[in-house]
Amino acid sequence: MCKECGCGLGGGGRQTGNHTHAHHHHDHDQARNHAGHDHPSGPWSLTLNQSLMEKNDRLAARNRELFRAKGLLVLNVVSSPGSGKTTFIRETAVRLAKSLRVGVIVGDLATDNDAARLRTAGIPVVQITTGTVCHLDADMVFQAAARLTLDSLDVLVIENVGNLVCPADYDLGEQLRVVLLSTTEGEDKPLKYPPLFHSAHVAIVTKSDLAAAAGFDRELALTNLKRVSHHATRFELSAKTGQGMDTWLAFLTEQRARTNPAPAAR
Ligand SMILES: Nc1nc2c(ncn2[C@@H]2O[C@H](COP(=O)(O)OP(=O)(O)OP(=O)(O)O)[C@@H](O)[C@H]2O)c(=O)[nH]1
Ligand SMILES: [Zn+2]
Ligand SMILES: [Zn+2]
Repeated sequence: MCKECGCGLGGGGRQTGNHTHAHHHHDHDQARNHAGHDHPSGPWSLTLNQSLMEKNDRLAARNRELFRAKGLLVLNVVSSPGSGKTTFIRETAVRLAKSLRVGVIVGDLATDNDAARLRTAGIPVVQITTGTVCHLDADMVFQAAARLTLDSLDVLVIENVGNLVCPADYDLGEQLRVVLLSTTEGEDKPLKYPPLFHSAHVAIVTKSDLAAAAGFDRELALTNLKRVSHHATRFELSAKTGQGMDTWLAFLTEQRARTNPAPAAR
């Protein structure tokens, strides 16, 4: 995982009580220049980590205010690599297109493959290439949002970097944090990565079409999700076959109407 912040050491620091790893790279100015320095440790790193997290929380509050002023429903989609975030977001945006305009901010360590996949489906998309940083932060999202015409959007979906650890700590100013658990990655993921699953408002079992082939134990997965993501609204779907998508889209449409009953100007 991300060698700069040592997120493999603790992750979900604020929620697990493990504060000892330094997230010094989260200072945006330093994010792309790490070579040849020592990683701080001990009390100094604790203070630095806390102040960076406080800074992120302030910037997330600014994002939230911006999104509220624009009447946008904003989602932060998180999961392990390859769980199906891009496919799910593309299907969501395409299927909603007649009623709601969806824009996407997509974060990746390298390549703009995901952005290209979304763009070919006619979805307005902005790519953030994070380099070695294994999550998005509120400032990156603010900069990226400035490159979208927010007034023409109803829903903004942020695809986070594929990672079940670091994104837990970074509020991006979203209203809904959506965590995906695919049938091919193991039923125990919620137990292994509790901070991220616990922080989700929505938990979605994806790739349900592959459940039988993967020997997916549905009952166990749902039990684990109920244990860790007990606040979350749960869905089961396949972005590939479309099974279960309608229920999810109805929920999203209702959430958007609560945020702002008026459609965006086109
Ligand atoms: N069978 C099946 N395959 C799926 C489904 N959703 C995604 N996939 C496949 O799973 C693979 C990974 O999907 P992506 O959408 O790229 O996953 P991701 O989470 O965006 O991946 P990263 O951005 O790299 O973390 C691709 O081959 C998809 O076609 C699904 O519901 N069913
Ligand atoms: Zn990190
Ligand atoms: Zn993706």
